[in-house]
Amino acid sequence: MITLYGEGRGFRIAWLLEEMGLPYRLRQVDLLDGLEKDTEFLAINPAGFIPAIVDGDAVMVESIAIIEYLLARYGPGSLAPAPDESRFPVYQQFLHMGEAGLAGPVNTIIATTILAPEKERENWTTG
Ligand SMILES: N[C@@H](CCC(=O)N[C@@H](CS)C(=O)NCC(=O)O)C(=O)O
Repeated sequence: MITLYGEGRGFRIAWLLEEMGLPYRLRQVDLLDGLEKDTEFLAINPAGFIPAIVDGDAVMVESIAIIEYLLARYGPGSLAPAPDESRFPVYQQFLHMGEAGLAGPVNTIIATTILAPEKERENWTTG
């Protein structure tokens, strides 16, 4: 059975697993409290970010790569177009746009304007 580590971005993996009807176990990872003591998770992903999955011998991180893996290995059913379909290029584009194109700048804005200490919020990265 597939084990999914973490929520957060892991939500997109749980959603896909549900849509595909694949059995899985959700293993919570608390990023804010005690991650350094979570040796089971750190053995899966020493970098300490979520989500991660274990599926037999396969251990993976990076949510979009995990999505592509699950669709390729167990699907895709109706959830992804075939490479020879005309809508495949736009599907690939938007599948990757969130993490590859948007997440970096958006994370910078969130970290700088919300998470940073008050006096560090006038940061040139978001100015
Ligand atoms: N590109 C990665 C990003 C993973 C990521 O940044 N996850 C966040 C939670 S949603 C995290 O684990 N942050 C804590 C950290 O990086 O230490 C993916 O899509 O899986």
